[in-house]
Amino acid sequence: MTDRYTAAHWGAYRVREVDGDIRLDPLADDPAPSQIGRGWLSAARDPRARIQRPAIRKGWLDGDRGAARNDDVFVEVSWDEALDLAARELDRVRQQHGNGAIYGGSYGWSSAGRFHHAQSQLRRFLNLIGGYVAARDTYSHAAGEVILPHITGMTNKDIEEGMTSWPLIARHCTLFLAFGGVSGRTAQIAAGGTSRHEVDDWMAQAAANGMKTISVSPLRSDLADLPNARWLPVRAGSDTALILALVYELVAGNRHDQAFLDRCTSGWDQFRAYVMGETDGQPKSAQWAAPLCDLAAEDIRALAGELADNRVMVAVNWGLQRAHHGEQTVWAGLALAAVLGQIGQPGTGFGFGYGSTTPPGRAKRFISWPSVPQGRNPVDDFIPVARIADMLLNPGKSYAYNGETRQYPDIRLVYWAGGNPFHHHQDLLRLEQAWQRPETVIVHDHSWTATARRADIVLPTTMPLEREDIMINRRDPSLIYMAQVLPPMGEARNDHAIFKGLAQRFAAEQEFTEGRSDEGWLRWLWAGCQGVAQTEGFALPDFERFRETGRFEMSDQDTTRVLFDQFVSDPEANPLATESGRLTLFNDRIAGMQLPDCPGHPCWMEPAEWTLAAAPDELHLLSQQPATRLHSQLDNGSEAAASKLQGREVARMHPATAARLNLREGEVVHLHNARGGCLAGLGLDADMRRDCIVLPTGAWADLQNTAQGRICVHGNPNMLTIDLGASQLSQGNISHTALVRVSPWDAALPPLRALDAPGFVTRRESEQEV
Ligand SMILES: Nc1nc2c(c(=O)[nH]1)N[C@H]1C(S)=C(S)[C@@H](COP(=O)(O)OP(=O)(O)OC[C@H]3O[C@@H](n4cnc5c(=O)[nH]c(N)nc54)[C@H](O)[C@@H]3O)O[C@H]1N2
Ligand SMILES: Nc1nc2c(c(=O)[nH]1)N[C@H]1C(S)=C(S)[C@@H](COP(=O)(O)OP(=O)(O)OC[C@H]3O[C@@H](n4cnc5c(=O)[nH]c(N)nc54)[C@H](O)[C@@H]3O)O[C@H]1N2
Ligand SMILES: [Mo]
Repeated sequence: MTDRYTAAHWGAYRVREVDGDIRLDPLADDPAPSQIGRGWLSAARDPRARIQRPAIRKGWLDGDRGAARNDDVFVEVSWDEALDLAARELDRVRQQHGNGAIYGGSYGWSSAGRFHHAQSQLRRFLNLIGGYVAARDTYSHAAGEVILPHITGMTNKDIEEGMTSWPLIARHCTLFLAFGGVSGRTAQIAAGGTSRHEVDDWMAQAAANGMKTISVSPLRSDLADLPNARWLPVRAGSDTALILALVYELVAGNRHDQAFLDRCTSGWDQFRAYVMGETDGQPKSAQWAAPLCDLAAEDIRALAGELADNRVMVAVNWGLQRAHHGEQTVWAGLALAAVLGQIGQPGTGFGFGYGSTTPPGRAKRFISWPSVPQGRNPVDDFIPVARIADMLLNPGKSYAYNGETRQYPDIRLVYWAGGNPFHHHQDLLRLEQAWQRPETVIVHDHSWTATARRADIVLPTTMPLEREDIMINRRDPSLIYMAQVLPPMGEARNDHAIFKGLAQRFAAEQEFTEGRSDEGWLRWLWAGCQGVAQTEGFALPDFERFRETGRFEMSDQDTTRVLFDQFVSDPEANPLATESGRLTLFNDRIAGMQLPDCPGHPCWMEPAEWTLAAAPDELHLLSQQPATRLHSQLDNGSEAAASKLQGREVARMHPATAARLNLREGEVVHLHNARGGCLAGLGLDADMRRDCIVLPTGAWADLQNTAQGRICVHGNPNMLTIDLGASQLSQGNISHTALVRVSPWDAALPPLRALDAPGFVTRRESEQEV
């Protein structure tokens, strides 16, 4: 019997038949299989939430120009009719307004599998019909992505892949200073799939070797229970102040590494002058930072001393920079590591995103496998990804981005495949307003997400379990042939097949498919892999053999890396691609942009919202990644369902805070602020700051009109977050910067609607009302 496997961003699985049913067993050699995967099959087999047939929004058929887009019923149609309509609209918009009126940014994680990657397929298709307005950077780490090339000369991808390897940390690091913690919760994930989850193991091994870990976070749970671990419960949004104070105390105590600063950095004098208070009269001392961070000044001083006495890794997680002025935590963290002078040595220095997903720090050789070619986009316009609502609301308006002044395009058609903006974007009521603007919205998804229900043309796709694909992740040592495990739900088609049908209508089918069937493409990709392997010095089996065995394990791929090692070993011979060739602690280019919210050196600026400028009953909202899902994916599955309270996402607060606000564990509460509100079940957690509330992302937004206004009755935190750029440098999202109030919900509990399909009417019912 052949072995069958499949893969997702949360792990790889062996497929087994047990008593006539399918089971997905995590790989036997995965040390910590993900919790998320347990909800996969139930979500895939959920006929209520899965989209069964192509559907057209009734109001759009009636010519409402988007007015009812946020709350409408649908008419199910045949594939031919749906594809005809979609092709007609795409053609109309490009003829009347040009391809610059089509937004194809389509941000989102879609699913693992190299061929059936929704965004690759979408871009390949749109590029063939004249192009689209694209999106730049990510929701994950835009602030880091934009500032890192300025200050390190490396892209975020270079940093992520070059990060100092876990085995070196376990061997050489004596103090791991983790801003935002290092969490197995987020390390469940690797974009493109992972055969192993090893972050918790590495942290445990390092701790066993005597490494101390200090987790600087509002939540104790951001770090696993480890020996030698401590929790520094910093005020949310204040980390930059803490880091500056650590720099100050190191300099004041003459414990900074002047030789390293002279050799490997530029702009130290300007940055030092700011930290010591010479430029603005305010020394950034422990005394200064203590009230900002809500920590004791002597603890900050003691920490500075401890840093100077140890071999330190300064690690900043990604969440810290999804915040107002998020660039500063990254830059200040790098500066602190420079002041300690241990950058470029094994196991110490600076890291960005340890534990935020599985791969950073992985000690494997990374191999670039082939992918589906996307062609060239004839339109060169783009927006910073999180400016979507701004763009739709303000065509023609100018905005700043990374030193440029740009103008928003006038978008008439939005095409989304593989993402869920009504989960991922901040301030969803504002997005609802913006979403009424385009003339047409086309969405591919396999489930009736909040975004699919807000599309005019809804095209149902398969899930990975319903098609064949291959997992080839450049940072994973396993190659996996993903077998088809289930028949497609309803009339669902692969994204590729959908675009093939559209390409046909533009007389571009041959160009789109290059004459290949789905299997032809898998064979083509695999042949490319075989070529790559050959140049890397090993051989891959032929396609048939790979499909039969389901898994190929690369051996001898172990390697370790030290971030910045070559540069530090000889900065003159191996300069960085920055303006000075060194790490920039003052950056002339950034300073020259004269941005009020991103000056020329790491800098403390108060965030738009935080608890030091809050009313007594306001709490800081942390909308962390969910333990039971990948964002909104599998929210309809059993694992997410089991974690909810009365069907609602659980928000956690400190027991003393609940008592103070007269709230009880297990009841449904109402989180609200000026931007909107949502309901959530209340859970208690004594191991968190008293001025915070945690509500994970991803509950399928279920917006209903209630006596308290239009709220999400299911618990999506983006009803409450702020739709503002981190700064005018990066324009990254600031989802971790928000204050909320929490009240009991005394009214009747509105029934959930998000996990069921929307309403349908027949064609005749639709026409009668026209
Ligand atoms: N408040 C707050 N908001 C946040 C964050 C936060 O920390 N706090 N984090 C942000 C971050 S880091 C990110 S990355 C984003 C994530 O935001 P998204 O990536 O948009 O979230 P997902 O739920 O993964 O959305 C993927 C969508 O693709 C669909 N899909 C899966 N497979 C396929 C397929 O084969 N074909 C098609 N057509 N569709 C498919 C899924 O059903 C799902 O609707 O959220 C961001 N939003
Ligand atoms: N289970 C699961 N894992 C995931 C994902 C998922 O959806 N589910 N999504 C993946 C994706 S796309 C991404 S980008 C990564 C994101 O990875 P991260 O950004 O690392 O994850 P988050 O959960 O957003 O944030 C981690 C922690 O940062 C802390 N934090 C927030 N604000 C502050 C602050 O001001 N100061 C300090 N010190 N700490 C703060 C919060 O306590 C939070 O729990 O996660 C990935 N991993
Ligand atoms: Mo992300």
